[in-house]
Amino acid sequence: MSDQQPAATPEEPKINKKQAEKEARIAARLAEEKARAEEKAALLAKYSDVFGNAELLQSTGYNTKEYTKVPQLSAALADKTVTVRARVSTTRKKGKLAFMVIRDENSSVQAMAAVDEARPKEMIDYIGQIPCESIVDVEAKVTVVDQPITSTTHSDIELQIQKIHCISESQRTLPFTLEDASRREDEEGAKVNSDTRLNCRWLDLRTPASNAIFRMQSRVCQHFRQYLLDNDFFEIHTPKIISAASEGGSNVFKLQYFNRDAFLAQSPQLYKQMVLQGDLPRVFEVAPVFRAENSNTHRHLTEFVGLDVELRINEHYYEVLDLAEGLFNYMFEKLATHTKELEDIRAQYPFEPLVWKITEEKIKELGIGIISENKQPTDQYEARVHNLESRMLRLNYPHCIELLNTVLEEKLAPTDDINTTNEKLLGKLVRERYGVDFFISDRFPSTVRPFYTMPCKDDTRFTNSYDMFIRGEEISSGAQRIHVPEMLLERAKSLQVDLTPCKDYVDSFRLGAWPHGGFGVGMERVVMLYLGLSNVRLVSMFPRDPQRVTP
Ligand code: AMO
Repeated sequence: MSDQQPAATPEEPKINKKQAEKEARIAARLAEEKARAEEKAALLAKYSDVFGNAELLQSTGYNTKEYTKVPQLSAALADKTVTVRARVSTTRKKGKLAFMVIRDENSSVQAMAAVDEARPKEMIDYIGQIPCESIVDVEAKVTVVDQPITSTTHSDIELQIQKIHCISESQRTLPFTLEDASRREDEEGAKVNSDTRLNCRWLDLRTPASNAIFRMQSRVCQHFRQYLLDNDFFEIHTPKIISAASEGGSNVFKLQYFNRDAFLAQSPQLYKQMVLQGDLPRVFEVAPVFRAENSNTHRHLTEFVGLDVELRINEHYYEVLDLAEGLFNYMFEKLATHTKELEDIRAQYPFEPLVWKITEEKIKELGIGIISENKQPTDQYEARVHNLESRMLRLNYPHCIELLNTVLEEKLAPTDDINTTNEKLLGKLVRERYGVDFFISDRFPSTVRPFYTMPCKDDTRFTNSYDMFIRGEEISSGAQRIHVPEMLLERAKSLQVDLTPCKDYVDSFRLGAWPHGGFGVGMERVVMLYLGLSNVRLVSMFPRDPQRVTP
């Protein structure tokens, strides 16, 4: 093979020259970019202690810094340097200044940074580009401002940022803005629909109202527990995987349990009764309850939290109701003290405070019977008050029917069921006549109560059972229970409930059984109705309904 190259054509040098020039330009640009990047990296490295993305937190330090929470900031800390970890609400660049609003736990504060010897202009750029909702650590001097800041909860102070590090950057595009999700129904502007909010509940929970709702939910459980513990109750934990439907009926989730079928507990009913026969005299449980009801309504969930109570009685189911009244009176009084939460909820979902005590004037005006004065259980009064402290109203079922019949065209019989629409109407009528949003109705017809309910001695068409209502919706139901096995079997038979799978439950009454009663409360219903909210999904953190099992 020859070493000689073929002779070049006249155009080639020109092309080669152009190509070389282009390559040189690209190389120069790349070199420039590289130099800039290096310069930036050097600057970032130099100032890494002052600003930038923090190293991944992997538990290498321990108590090396003292953190101040946003709510703890105050003018009392003026001129002090604090370290705050918070979420970024907004950032804004203005010349050599950067402003941001950071927040945590319902509290927000303005923070600002300025270029000076220790802080280059790149820090201002850095702050300006931090995506909203990111988490930052800010080291700053607390300063008192001359003009009140109206856009933050801390109006009298500002943070002068000395150092800022991003701990966790948010994605820049949010599924919805907190502003849109916080809007009142009647306010102008975009709203976010319930499904979109629930699909990203962790973002929705950051709205002041949602966040406050779940704080209130925690309080409901806290006060429920506290009252019962203070009144000699023991907290129990009963199984949720069970071998037979606890409430009878078909609304039970079946599951494969190794080589046989099992069910998810529809309530702790049978277990709380069995425990009582083991000589724990008063018990309660706070636990999930499962209902395979295909009810797509504002108040039905397929999984909810049951607040269950069961106790011995000496003579009368009124003893259970007295306890329930004491409990609800305590809970409502305590709930009313959480003013910040209530304020945040009201700002988005306005509601009237719950009225649960009938006034002394009304008691007199309507000639309402007062049982604590006459001491004897009696149903001679259509409406009664049992305790002059809590002044909660009890109405017997036939009286509820009478009240409804004052306005219904198609009259109801005393043993007819009160459907959801009429229940709501009843709530309205009770509010008008007695001036209360809470009442207890007792002596329900036996046709609408479960097999374990004790019948009334004087009239077996009725039972020793009761429901409790808030704003015309049921929050609780309960009864004196049948504690005689033969009677239980007979009653179940008449209701065509097969108790063969519940043999253990029936047998638990054969070794000496304490007379007893109790009630079950829907936790979400209490929160929803106390707060006058229109949908149970607002108060269930990750609601389960026939359409939803995620997230
Ligand atoms: P009950 O079936 O009436 O009684 O339930 C008690 C309370 O639980 C709430 N509740 C619900 N909440 C949300 N979604 C649902 N699908 C749902 N179903 C009921 C209501 C209701 O008042 N074992 C008895 C209680 C007892 O007698 O002790 C029982 O479970 O607030």
